[in-house]
Amino acid sequence: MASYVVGDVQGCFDDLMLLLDEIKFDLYKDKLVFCGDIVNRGGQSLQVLRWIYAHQYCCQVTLGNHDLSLLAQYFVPKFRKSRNIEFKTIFAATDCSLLMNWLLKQNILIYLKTFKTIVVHAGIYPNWSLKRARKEAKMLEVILQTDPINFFKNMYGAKPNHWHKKLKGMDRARFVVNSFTRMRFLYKNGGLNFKAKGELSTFSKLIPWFNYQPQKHRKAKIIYGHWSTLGLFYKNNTICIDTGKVWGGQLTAFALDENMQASKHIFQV
Ligand SMILES: [Mn+2]
Repeated sequence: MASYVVGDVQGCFDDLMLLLDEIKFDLYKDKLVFCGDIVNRGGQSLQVLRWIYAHQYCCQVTLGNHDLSLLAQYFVPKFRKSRNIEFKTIFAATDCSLLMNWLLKQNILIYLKTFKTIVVHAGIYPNWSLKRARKEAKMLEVILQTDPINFFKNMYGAKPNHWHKKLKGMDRARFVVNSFTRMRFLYKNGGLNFKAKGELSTFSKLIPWFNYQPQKHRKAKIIYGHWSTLGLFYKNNTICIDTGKVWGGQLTAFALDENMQASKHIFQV
């Protein structure tokens, strides 16, 4: 039995199938954990959704900003953009409601205790302990499932970008969703910046979340996606596996096997 974390698929269905060949994926024994952004831009988002839905007994998904954007457009039709043909195809599919209601029930954070590993889409806010991160993720998952329309109507926006445990209601939910699914850089004062998205060296006044100090000590490794310009990137017990397939890069799977040599964890197509 083997478990793998898969980077941002973004609708690249053919490449996902090639990756499964590459890792010799065994449908009856192995497990996949997707680190978010399974849809958008690759052209085959509907196929990706259908495949993961059909194999949900061996798949787990954390939600990324593109997945949430798809859900927002499904639950709040006025957000739909006519130019996104890929999403339009999903909304026109006979199994759309089945797929969207399944996607809505996926995770914000997955903690794989056996492997001492956390899987999230963008990262974990530096000042949060693992316990705090799991609690905030759980609360957000509950909000998504109990009141999706109200949540998606109010999800968009970059404020508040400072954490305070007294934040309430949609302000708290927006900070939590943004930090788990959109975070890259922080300002020195701990506020989240959502504009910068390039390489690390480009922004001298901003600090990538995994370098921000003080960083709450966590024993678990964090595997994340979302930042394709980093590519495969190891830092401070965090690993980025968004290697930008949709931008002409590769699709990456990280094998969760503690007995493996470090160089053998990575599979790419
Ligand atoms: Mn993303």
